[in-house]
Amino acid sequence: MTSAAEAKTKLNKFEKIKAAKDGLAVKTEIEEFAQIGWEAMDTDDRDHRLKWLGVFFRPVTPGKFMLRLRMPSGVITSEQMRVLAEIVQRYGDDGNADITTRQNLQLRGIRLEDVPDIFNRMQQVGLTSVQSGMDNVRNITGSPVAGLDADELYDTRQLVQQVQDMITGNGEGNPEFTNLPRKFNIAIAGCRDNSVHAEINDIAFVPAFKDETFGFNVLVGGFFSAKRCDAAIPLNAWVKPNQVVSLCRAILEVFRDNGLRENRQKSRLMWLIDEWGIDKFRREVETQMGETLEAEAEKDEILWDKRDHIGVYTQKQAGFNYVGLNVPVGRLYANDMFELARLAEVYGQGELRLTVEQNLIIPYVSDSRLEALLTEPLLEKFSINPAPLTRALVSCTGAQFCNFALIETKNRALALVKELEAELTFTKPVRIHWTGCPNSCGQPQVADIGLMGTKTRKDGKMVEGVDLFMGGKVGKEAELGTCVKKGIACEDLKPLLRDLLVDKFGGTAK
Ligand code: SRM
Ligand code: SF4
Repeated sequence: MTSAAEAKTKLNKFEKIKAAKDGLAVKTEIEEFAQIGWEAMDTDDRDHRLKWLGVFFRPVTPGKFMLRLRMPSGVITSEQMRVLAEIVQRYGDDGNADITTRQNLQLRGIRLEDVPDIFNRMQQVGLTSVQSGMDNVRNITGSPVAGLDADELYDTRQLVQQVQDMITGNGEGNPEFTNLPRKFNIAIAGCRDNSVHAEINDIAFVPAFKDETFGFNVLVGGFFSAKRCDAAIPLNAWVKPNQVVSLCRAILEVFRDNGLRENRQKSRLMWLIDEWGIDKFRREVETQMGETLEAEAEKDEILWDKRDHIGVYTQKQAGFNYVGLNVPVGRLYANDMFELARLAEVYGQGELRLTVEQNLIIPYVSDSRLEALLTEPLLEKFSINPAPLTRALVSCTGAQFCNFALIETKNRALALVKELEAELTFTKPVRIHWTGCPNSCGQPQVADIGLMGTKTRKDGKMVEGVDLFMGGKVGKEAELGTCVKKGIACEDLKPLLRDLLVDKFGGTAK
């Protein structure tokens, strides 16, 4: 066998799929796919390459696709929200949308024959879903109150947008970055409370001053996977805002050209850093960037506990407030989306923000309009003052739509906290995160109580269960939680959680 052929056979299945045809190539074929229908499509195009356009075949609901958007910093206009509402409304009971743990939206029920039209309508309002799945850079997160928060150090919205534009070719798709060894996450924080979970991103920029000049310390390699989870480590670099795009480009190029592609379980950036050591990695990045990186600032400016942004807060703009609504487990229906667009226009300035806790913010509500907004019926469903467990509940998609799921998550998570809230009172929220399988999309490792779906044996039968994680800390001095108990049958979970909430989180019986 030639060494080229040998190298090829060593590539994992997904590398072979990408080598046979670039993921983004399906962009020019979408009209044809829409005409022939999903049943007639090549399965690699249907199941994998379509994800380069943000279109996900769902084996759980064949023919009803999921569409994952890109929403830099979680900012969405009311006009965009309305267009997305019209799209999901078309699918009746099949249609809905979820706010994701990356400050983003995913739409459900999408029929392939409608995708060309959907893309046209998205383009008209400046939305793109390009490169939002598979081996691409995912939605880039930033503070959800960037530009509003009186205490922010830097408004990162423009930077987040510039990084997205560089990676996605201004939303048209960029072949330079469509064949990374694996998925890639970037977060840019300009706030004091680490509202982006910097530590769980492949690259994170956290605010830090040097001689009173504002810049960012850079962390690299954070990730969760079924086999391994690691917090990001310092690159020992401090960059000014105008270096952020070029540093992201250099790191991505180094990862693209050197990242490990044989074993898909060992392809995330941290595995390359392990192999090289952080010093060599840093040198390679400098060479690629053509610049010497400054050493990191002694301390960063993440000094606060993490805020959840739910409730009413004054903005830095005098006379204006942002109003954070709790969207239980992030689930929205078409009517909610139309209403949200209307509220943002009537009471705000036609803009909404999404958070990594799967909630939503209406900014620019003037003092004089605030009281009227608070009497709107939608705020009964999406409360500004929810019960303490519902307030901090996060859940991944789970078995309803995700074929990796070992358990149902969103509905179960919500039902359980309602039952617990009926029995217990709390003085502060307890952050419970559910995730349907070890992929950890629901980030159980950042929660006070993390629940990861599994199968377990009870009375001789396999049943749905969870592994229990504890110790996740967010905000300043963030730390990942770890698994403390395995294989709890879901039907036995409530008494166990009840005891835990009473013993460790100040829950008291009503
Ligand atoms: Fe995720 C795969 C949903 C955030 C780690 N994730 C999937 C897929 C695409 C699997 C699939 O094809 O069915 C899920 C789609 C289900 C569906 O129909 O919705 C899925 N992930 C999600 C979302 C929607 C969970 C949510 O309910 O919010 C989040 C979408 C974010 C976005 O807008 O882009 C989501 N996924 C995450 C996060 C959290 C984060 O980024 O902060 C993680 C852990 C962090 C990380 O990636 O380092 C995460 N998802 C994974 C993994 C494990 C990655 C790995 O390196 O092994 C997979 C599996 C894979 O990629 O092979 C995965
Ligand atoms: Fe699906 Fe597992 Fe991710 Fe949940 S954690 S969305 S079940 S892949």
